[in-house]
Amino acid sequence: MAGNSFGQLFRITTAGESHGPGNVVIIDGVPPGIPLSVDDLQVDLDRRRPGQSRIVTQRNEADTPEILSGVFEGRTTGTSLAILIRNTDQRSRDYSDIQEKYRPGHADYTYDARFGFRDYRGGGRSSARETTARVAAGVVARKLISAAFGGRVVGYVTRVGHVEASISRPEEVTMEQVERLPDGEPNIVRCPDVAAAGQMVELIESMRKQGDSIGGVAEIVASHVPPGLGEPVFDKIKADLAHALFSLPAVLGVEYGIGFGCATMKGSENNDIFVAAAGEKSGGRASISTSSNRHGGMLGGLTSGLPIVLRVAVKPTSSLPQEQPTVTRDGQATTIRTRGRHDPCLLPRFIPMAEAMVAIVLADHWLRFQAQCGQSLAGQLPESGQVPESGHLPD
Ligand code: EPS
Repeated sequence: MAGNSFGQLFRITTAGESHGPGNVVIIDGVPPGIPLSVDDLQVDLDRRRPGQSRIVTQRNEADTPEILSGVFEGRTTGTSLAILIRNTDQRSRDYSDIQEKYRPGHADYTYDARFGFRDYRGGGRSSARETTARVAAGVVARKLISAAFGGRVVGYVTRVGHVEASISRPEEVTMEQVERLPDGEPNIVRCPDVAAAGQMVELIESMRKQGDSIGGVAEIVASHVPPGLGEPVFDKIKADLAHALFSLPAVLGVEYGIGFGCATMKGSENNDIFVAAAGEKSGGRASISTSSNRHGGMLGGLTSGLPIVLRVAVKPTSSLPQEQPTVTRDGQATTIRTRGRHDPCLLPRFIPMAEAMVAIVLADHWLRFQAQCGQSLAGQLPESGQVPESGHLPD
């Protein structure tokens, strides 16, 4: 029940609403000894923050995190880690209409259908404001996967409306390209194709002027992920990533690798061919790669060692400053115009949210792999399978 927690061994629980006192995350399962400061958390919180540029919501939150527990002398203690991000710029009067009317495309009607009563201010629990908590947790997950296996997660915008970026090698896109244009100015739309980025900004600005909004696509790439993370059946890493990404607001589609493109391919065209990779053997096994990555870095529910490449379709913001027909709670026809401060396109701020969720899934599956196979000596035992006489297993 409740659905406020996610993950098994790296487990996050969030609480908070858009116009309440703040949002909080409790993270369980963080290994002890990871250096962690408020400044570390602030980097990604700033990338997600409202009011960061002219093409996002103008609600102005500093999103300064407070670490309530789980860190001592600058390092995680291994006990539950709690982080609070306070709300300071609520303007709840903007939402008085929403109390009685349903915003088309938003969660008002379904929350009423489920609970019969809701915190309507700023979207309450359904607001993207809740993602502050996840982004803070994502920083911790990033640190864990980076220390454990050099894991790195970078996301960027590939489409806004009809404007599509051209990205030939997803695994080579850097955080620097996502965040800065070649002239050093901030890349406010987070698209590494500079020409497309300019057109995207123009389109988003024209949507804002028209009182409308626009959807788009984000691509997220996780690299240096070792093979074998994930579980064979219900907790396939694809399933957990989809769970993580669909739990973000406004997500209507997730695809991996070639995605829906596989529908028109023959098996002989689609199969990625295994090749021996350069590099040392690991655990007695040869290093194996594939000559292409249509599978998006996951086979049989487990990571293949190739970069995980996925795309997420994000719908246009449903809260609109233009008048639209709707109904009241008691079914009377009426009209509505949302007065809150909204993003004309969710994509620029969606990137750190999606990166955080991917990092959280990888951190969770790394700990699960370690729990089951960390001491596994498959491939390291003597050929007979006998434990050496000393009784000690090889290091
Ligand atoms: C949101 C509605 C707006 C956005 C908010 C998400 O809230 P308000 O009307 O109170 O400004 O600004 O985004 C954030 C504040 C944030 O931090 O992400 C919604 O309905 O989802």
